[in-house]
Amino acid sequence: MFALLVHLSVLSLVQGSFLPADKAVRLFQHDANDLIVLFLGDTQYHFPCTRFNTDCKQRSKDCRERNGIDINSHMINKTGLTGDAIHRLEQECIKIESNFANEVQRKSIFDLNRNLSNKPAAMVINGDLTNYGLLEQLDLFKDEWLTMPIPILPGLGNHDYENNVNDCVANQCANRMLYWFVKYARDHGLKLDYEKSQEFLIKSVYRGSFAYAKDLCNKKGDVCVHLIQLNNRPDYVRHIRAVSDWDVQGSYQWLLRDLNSIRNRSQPIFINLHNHSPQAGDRLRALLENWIEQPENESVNLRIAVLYAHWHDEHSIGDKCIAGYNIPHIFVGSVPNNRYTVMKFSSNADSVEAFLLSSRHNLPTQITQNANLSWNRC
Ligand SMILES: *[C@@H]1O[C@H](CO)[C@@H](O)[C@H](O)[C@H]1NC(C)=O
Ligand SMILES: *[C@@H]1O[C@H](CO)[C@@H](O)[C@H](O)[C@H]1NC(C)=O
Ligand SMILES: *[C@@H]1O[C@H](CO)[C@@H](O)[C@H](O)[C@H]1NC(C)=O
Ligand SMILES: *[C@@H]1O[C@H](CO)[C@@H](O)[C@H](O)[C@H]1NC(C)=O
Ligand SMILES: CC(=O)N[C@H]1CO[C@H](CO)[C@@H](O)[C@@H]1O
Repeated sequence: MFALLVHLSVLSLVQGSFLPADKAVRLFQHDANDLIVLFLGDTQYHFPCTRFNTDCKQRSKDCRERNGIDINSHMINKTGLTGDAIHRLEQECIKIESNFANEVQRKSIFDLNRNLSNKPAAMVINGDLTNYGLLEQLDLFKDEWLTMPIPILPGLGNHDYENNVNDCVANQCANRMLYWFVKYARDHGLKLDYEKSQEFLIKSVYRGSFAYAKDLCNKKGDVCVHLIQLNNRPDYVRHIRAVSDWDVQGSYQWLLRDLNSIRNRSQPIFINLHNHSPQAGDRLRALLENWIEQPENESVNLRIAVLYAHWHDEHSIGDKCIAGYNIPHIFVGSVPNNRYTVMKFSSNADSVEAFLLSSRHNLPTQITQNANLSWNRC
C-alpha cells in the first residue's frame, strides 16, 4: 500500500498537467524507439473560437458586450455604422479569442514536448494556417508556431488560398500563402508537386497540386510512417492570377503515383488533407479501393489512415471499411476548439496509439480519448 502511494505521488508530480492520470502515464511512458507525431488544424489567425470553448468565450465577453457582438462574433446592432466600422468592432473581439485559443494550445503542446523524453518527430498542421492570408496573420503564424521546438509539416486550407481568391489587392493574400508555402517546402527539404515556368520572361507560373509526402522515422530508422499532405481538398482546382500565376491542380493523380512509389507497404500511410468534403471523400475512397485491390501487394497488411480538420468542433476517430480494410478517418482537432491529437507509433507492439487532447487555460490538458488505431480486415 505504501509503495503504491509513493508511486502515485511521483507520477502525479511528473504527469501533473495531463489528466486523467492513468492515460497520462500511457502518454508519457514510451520506449526510446517509439515514434511520436502530433496532428492539428486551423491555427487560423484570426477566427472566433467554438462555442464549446467556454474559457475562450469568457475572454471576449467584455469586448462583445462593449461592441454589441453576439457569441458567434456577429454585430447585433448595425444601425448607423459603415461596413468598415462593423468589421473593426467584430475583429477586435475575434482577435482576443483567436490569440487566446492559439496561446492555450501552444502552451499545452509546449508542456507536452518538454515532458516527453522522446521528442515528437513532427507536428502536422492540416490547413487554415490563417483566416485570410493577410500579412499580419501569416506573420503571427510564423512567429508563434514556426518557433515551436517541434518541426512543423504544414498544409494549406480553404482559408489560405481559396476563400480569399480575387478578394485582396492584386490577389496578394492567396499569392502570399502559396509563395510562402513553396519557399517553406524548399527550405525544409519537402518536395512539393508543382512545376514552375516563365511566361513572357517576367511572370512565374506555378502549376501543380502542391501536395507532398514525407517519411518520418525514429532514430534507429525501423519505425516509420509515410505522411502525405494533400492540402485543402484533393479536388480543389483554381487559377489564381497575382504577381505570380498559380495554376492549382487536383491531387488525385499525384496521390496515386506517390502510393505506387511506396516501397514498404506495411508501414503506416497517413493521408492528410484539410477538408474531407463528401465529394472529395468519395473520390478518395474510390482511389484507395482501386489501389488496395491491386494484386501485387495482396499479402501486405495495409495500414492506411485519413486525417483532416476544417470543422472546428470535430475531434474524433471514425472507421471506414474500404476494400476489405478498416481505414481510420480522423478529425485531428482544431485550435479554435483547443483540441489536438498525438500518435505514438510503437516500436515493439507494431501498434499506433492515438491520444485526443483538449488543452485548457491554467488547467491540466485533458486526454479525452485514447485508442489503438485498428486495421482489422472488414
Ligand atoms: C512536466 O514536469 C514537471 C516536473 O518535471 C511538472 O511540474 C509539470 O507539471 C509537467 N508537465 C506536464 C505537462 O506533465
Ligand atoms: C441600435 O442602435 C440604435 C442607434 O445607436 C439605437 O437607437 C437602438 O436602440 C439600438 N437597438 C438595440 C436593439 O440595441
Ligand atoms: C516494412 O515495414 C514494417 C513495418 O514498419 C517492418 O516491420 C519491416 O521490417 C519493413 N520491411 C522492410 C523490408 O524494410
Ligand atoms: C494499445 O496497444 C498496446 C500494445 O498492445 C496496449 O498496451 C495498450 O493498452 C493499448 N491501448 C489502448 C488504449 O487500448
Ligand atoms: C511489402 C511488399 O510486399 N511490397 C511489394 C508491393 O508490390 C511491389 C510491386 O510488385 C513490390 O516491389 C513490393 O515489394
